[in-house]
Amino acid sequence: MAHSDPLASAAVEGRLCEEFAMPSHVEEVKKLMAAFAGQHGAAGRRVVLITSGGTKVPLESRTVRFLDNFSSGRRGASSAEHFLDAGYAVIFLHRHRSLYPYTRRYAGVNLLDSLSFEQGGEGAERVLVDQQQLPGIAAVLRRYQAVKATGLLLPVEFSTLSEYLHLLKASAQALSSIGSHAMFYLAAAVSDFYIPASEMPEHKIQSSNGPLQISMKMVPKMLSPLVKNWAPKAFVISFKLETDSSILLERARRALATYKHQAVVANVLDTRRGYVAVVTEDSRHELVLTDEEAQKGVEIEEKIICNLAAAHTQFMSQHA
Ligand code: 9Z3
Repeated sequence: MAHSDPLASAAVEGRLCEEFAMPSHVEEVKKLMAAFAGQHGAAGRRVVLITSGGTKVPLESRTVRFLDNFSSGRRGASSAEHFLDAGYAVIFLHRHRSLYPYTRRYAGVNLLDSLSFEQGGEGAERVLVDQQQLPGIAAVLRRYQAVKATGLLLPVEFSTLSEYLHLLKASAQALSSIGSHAMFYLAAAVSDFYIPASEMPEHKIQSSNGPLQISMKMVPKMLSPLVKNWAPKAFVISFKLETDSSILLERARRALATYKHQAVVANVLDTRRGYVAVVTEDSRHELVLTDEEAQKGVEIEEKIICNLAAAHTQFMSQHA
């Protein structure tokens, strides 16, 4: 009766194949990820797969309208930088146009306002950067170029929910060769609900038909086959988001008990930049960013990665 249990990993895998068409580029990206993991794994480096950003779910197949969520991708992009600083190679599985490591710092800046012309010799023109408009740009550029030169960051984009789900599976399979050296850091805010292609209207929903009622199906819980089948030796971290802080820890513990992975990073929407709890089977670490730290530009992701990298070290020593 595998299909009656929505969490059973075989049922989840079956639904992924049947209900979500596999995008054509997934096999190619899987090879890239496997080569990346193989290369860094052989060098003794750990590899983290970060998921980042929200998802949008279409209401019509010729999509005019969709359901989206709040996630900016800042947690994922900032975490990628801190994992790189901690010596990890990073696969950054992110939503198209969500925040990106390094460039995220200038996301709200009008680039053209920070540039000007300088006349060079013989009529040549050079473009100059006003560093006051782009605070810290020289240090950020240096770090970005170093990361690029060492090939430690592999960006992979998704746009649709289907792409996200298939790329997550592909990444898990690609990283399985490096066993406990792999970490999954699932910070993306993935929709829990969607409309299957077979139930979706083709054309724009007409307002002349009156108020809209939609019925959505549950998105299969990928954590289940990921932990059990695709990357059973990896160190797996999921995120739990709530708006009601009173239920946060109970929900985090429930997720751990259900999926039996290594840790849940629990956060509340309004306070997510200043407080998280890292919950494991037998521990709870509350990580807090003080006002003073925030003023100095410290980010809570630095504390999260410090905590998880240490836990990963311990995990690897127990699962060598
Ligand atoms: C998170 O909880 C992330 O920390 C945020 C980061 C999405 C809040 P931003 O991108 O925000 O920096 O703006 N991610 C997971 C959210 C989530 O949907 N988790 C599911 C749940 O809570 C489980 S997979 O049920």
